[in-house]
Amino acid sequence: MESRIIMDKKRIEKQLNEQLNKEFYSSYLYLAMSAYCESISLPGFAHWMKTQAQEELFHAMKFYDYINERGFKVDLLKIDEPEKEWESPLNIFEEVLKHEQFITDSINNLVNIAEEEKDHATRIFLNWFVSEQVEEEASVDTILQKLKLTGGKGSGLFMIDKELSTRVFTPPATEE
Ligand code: OFO
Repeated sequence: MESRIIMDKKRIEKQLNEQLNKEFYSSYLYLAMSAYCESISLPGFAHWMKTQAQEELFHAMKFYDYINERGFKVDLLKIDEPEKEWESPLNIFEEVLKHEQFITDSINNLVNIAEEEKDHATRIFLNWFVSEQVEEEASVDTILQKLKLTGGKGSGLFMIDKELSTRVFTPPATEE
């Protein structure tokens, strides 16, 4: 159902499609990290990244469904090619945190635009992502701190690898 007081529907549609692309790129990036972790024999890290890639696909599909539900047009933009190699496991998690901070900024910007355009439905839809980003940044930062404490190598690294192998993908609750 479309509200008639939205000021610039095209602007909202464009921003939602750009965010959809960023979520797909996130999935691609984490899958590239997973492949890299496989190649350096860190199966737990690889598993964690693959699970993260699945979660990002879930985020992308939430945007996809919402764009359709609102009667906007889905525009599947080109997905950039991610990096293929990183300096170390610690460096990978530094990059994950940086990427999640970038996504947080992007979501917050989208919230600002929804407010400017008086699109209350989009504003409410985005609440879930605002909370999700707090959790994402916190969980990544916890792993990053552990990696820093252990120096990111030796037996500490293998203990973290074991811990990361236990991550299970459960589609996050979608209620507000
Ligand atoms: Fe990692 O939260 Fe979506 O992108």
